[in-house]
Amino acid sequence: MPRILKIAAAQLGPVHLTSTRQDTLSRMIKLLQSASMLDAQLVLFPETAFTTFFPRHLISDQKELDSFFEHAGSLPTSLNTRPLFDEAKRLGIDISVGFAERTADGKGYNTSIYYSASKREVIAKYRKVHLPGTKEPFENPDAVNQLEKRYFEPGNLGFKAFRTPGLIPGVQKKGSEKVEAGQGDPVMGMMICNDRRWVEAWRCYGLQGVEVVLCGYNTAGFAPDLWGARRPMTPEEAETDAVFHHKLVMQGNSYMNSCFSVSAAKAGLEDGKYDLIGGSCITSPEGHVLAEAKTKDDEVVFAEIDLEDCRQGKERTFDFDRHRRIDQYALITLQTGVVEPELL
Ligand code: CDV
Repeated sequence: MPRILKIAAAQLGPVHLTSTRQDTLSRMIKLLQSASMLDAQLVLFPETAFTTFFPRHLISDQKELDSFFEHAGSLPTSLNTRPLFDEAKRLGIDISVGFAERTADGKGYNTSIYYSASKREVIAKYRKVHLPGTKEPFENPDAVNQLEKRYFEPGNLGFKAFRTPGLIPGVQKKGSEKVEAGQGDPVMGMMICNDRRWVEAWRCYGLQGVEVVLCGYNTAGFAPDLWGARRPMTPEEAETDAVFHHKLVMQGNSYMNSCFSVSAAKAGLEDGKYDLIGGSCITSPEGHVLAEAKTKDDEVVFAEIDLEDCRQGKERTFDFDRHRRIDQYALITLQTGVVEPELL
């Protein structure tokens, strides 16, 4: 039975240190309205969508640092964020959005939530597990820093897939007479930026039958101190590579877990000098790019998908139940770093 879903990535162009919260919020609302014109049912916004990507800056003033954070519980009510949720409710569109989370006990997480318009509440929360970069700034004063290990704790909520109600009529529910895989409400999972490069994250979702993975990101286009460079690269070459790697992991992992994926970038030149890649896209369970951003500005990337397309991979090549060999995979959870075989 077809299970059709209209989904969109709301790519944001640059958000500067000087951009006001109100201005960024208005841009996000405009993107949501554009997605609504396309009849989108679900819109994904980027990582730390409401502000500039502040982890590139060394911020020692606690008040200034706190200004980039929100408390998760108050997202739909806080003045900084509420208008987006109100608009999502008005338009009847689900949203997933990334933000810097401050907990009641003062901890920081790089978080995203899923807001269900039909339920009128946040139904899922994810905290970024793989925090890239360093705790201390690079020695090179011109380096682009990525101080996520300084400002955030590693996510502690795991990779928990969830179902999204109210998007597809007539699906099987708990207690339905005949319950089959792939016939219920959509199964979704959230990741944030660097997580998309880790097969373990995808597999955890794959093992829960995920049908759509949502991933917002801020990915530097040219950051040799961060990425490393075996050979000198121009900023253009480095950015081409970064976009290639982004799409590679979205396409490859969608294929290997027989799911769709939606990725939404914060893109363009922030503060006139920090380049972020674009490349927001929607990929299919066969690994194809169905739609992608053409700019590095505010842009909606939209596709109508049929979740039934996940069944081919899930029931044949990647039927985990029939083909996985967990007795051979122990190293994956026994060991973190690399241990090479003994030298000959
Ligand atoms: N925000 C991120 O997690 N960015 C990382 C870094 C390494 C650029 C990324 O993987 O895209």
